[in-house]
Amino acid sequence: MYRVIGTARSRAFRALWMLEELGQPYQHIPANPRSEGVAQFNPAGKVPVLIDDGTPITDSTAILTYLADRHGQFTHPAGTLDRARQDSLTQFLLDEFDAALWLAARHSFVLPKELRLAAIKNTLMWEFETSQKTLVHRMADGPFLMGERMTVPDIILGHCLDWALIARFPIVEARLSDYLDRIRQRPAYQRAAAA
Ligand SMILES: N[C@@H](CCC(=O)N[C@@H](CS)C(=O)NCC(=O)O)C(=O)O
Repeated sequence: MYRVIGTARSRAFRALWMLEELGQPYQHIPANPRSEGVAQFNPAGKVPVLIDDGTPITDSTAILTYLADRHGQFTHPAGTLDRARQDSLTQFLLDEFDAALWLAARHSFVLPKELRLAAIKNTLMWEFETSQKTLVHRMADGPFLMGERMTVPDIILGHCLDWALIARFPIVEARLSDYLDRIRQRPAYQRAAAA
């Protein structure tokens, strides 16, 4: 059985959500980042970690990609143009959404107090708003980023939009607010959120 290490308030939510979408059984170990239960599997102390067959896999995008490839769902096959477009969207979200939110978090509560730059948050919010406009131009028609089919970057986007609301980063694009409302109604999302 898969094991997911990391609190559901962290990026571990992405792994929990994907496993719920796949209908795969798993054990959730809600360890905090940098705790002993994490460091033994990831020397960086970061979550999430997925353990499969005794092997730890770190980084939420690697975990999502592994699970999607392994079960042949929520992904286009490797080596196809659709997969290239899917991976390009994933990379865009990591560069422009995840990175801005994570940098804001680092300068709010992760870094030692004396290294935090409070003013950086305004710059990151501006970048986040600009990136939303770019993303909307890249979204296909249909309920998901790539159209009719939900894929790995939908999980990253759904999680980043949730994260944005918690971090008080405004969602300025109505299409993204509607997207979040819609994706939050998925039973698999709700089961993962209940964790
Ligand atoms: N790129 C990694 C980032 C992992 C990460 O930074 N996780 C945060 C929690 S969401 C963490 O463990 N932070 C602790 C730290 O940076 O020391 C991923 O997507 O899993």
